[in-house]
Amino acid sequence: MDLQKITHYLIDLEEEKVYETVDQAIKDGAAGNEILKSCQAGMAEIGEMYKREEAFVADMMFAGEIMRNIMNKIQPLLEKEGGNRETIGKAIIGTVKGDIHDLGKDVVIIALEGNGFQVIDLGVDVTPETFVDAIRNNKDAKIIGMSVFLTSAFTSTAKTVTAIKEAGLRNQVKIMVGGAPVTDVVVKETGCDYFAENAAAGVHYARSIYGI
Ligand code: B12
Repeated sequence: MDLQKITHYLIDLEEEKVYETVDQAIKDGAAGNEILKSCQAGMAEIGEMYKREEAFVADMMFAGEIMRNIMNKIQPLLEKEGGNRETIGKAIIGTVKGDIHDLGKDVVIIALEGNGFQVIDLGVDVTPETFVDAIRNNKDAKIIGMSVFLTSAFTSTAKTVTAIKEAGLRNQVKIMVGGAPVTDVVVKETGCDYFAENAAAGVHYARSIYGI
């Protein structure tokens, strides 16, 4: 099956067609990760359309809902593709203060869990204090993941890293950050350790911290 159809139907917000195509792709044995990629391409394009003022916030919202439903459909595949059932480590993840984008974060969580990580999900709009408390309460968690999709929320990322430092916990954890506008430069400027372009990169980094 041509998975680009999923991208196109998502861009056109053709809800029923996109679900039918995803269902058929699953039946045909497509990999969850490939279906996910075709959705991510669609979401990125919807974001570009919003930037060009060809789409509204309501369109992004609707696309987000469709994407959430697709994620529910492919979650079992993604978990199977991770393939590791033994717990190998623990991570704490949240979307930083001021930002409510959660789809990227949730894909990362599915990928980490599928690869044997226990994940504490702090949700969205997470304050620096909440990150700090979670680290205090989960001393075995070596990985912190911050999701940030708004450039205006980069300061929250930096503030969270500072709060972790001030709490004397910075040496206990490695901090990875991801989200559409994030780059290596952002990592340096906010004091994080690693920029993960996608969930697979995040899993790879988390495994490396646990020596796997
Ligand atoms: C859907 C969407 C929304 C939805 C969110 C729904 C939801 N439940 O998440 C809604 C409608 C709520 C929304 C609101 C807004 N949005 Co919006 N949104 C998007 C859109 C189109 C898609 C985001 C998405 O879900 N992608 C799908 C997933 C799966 O994302 P992904 O990037 O592929 O995820 C991977 C990586 O990023 C990475 N990753 C992500 N997080 C993490 C974390 C870790 C730890 C790791 C390791 C990896 C990692 O791994 C993921 C999986 O592989 C983007 C466009 C874009 N290019 O991203 C704009 C976008 C992010 N939004 C934007 C804007 C401006 C807004 C609003 C300010 C609009 C407004 N005027 O109200 C508000 C802000 C609300 C807020 N306070 O947060 C801008 C941000 C511009 C900027 N640079 O600051 C974008 C880029 C659109 C654009 N091109 O202008 N949005």
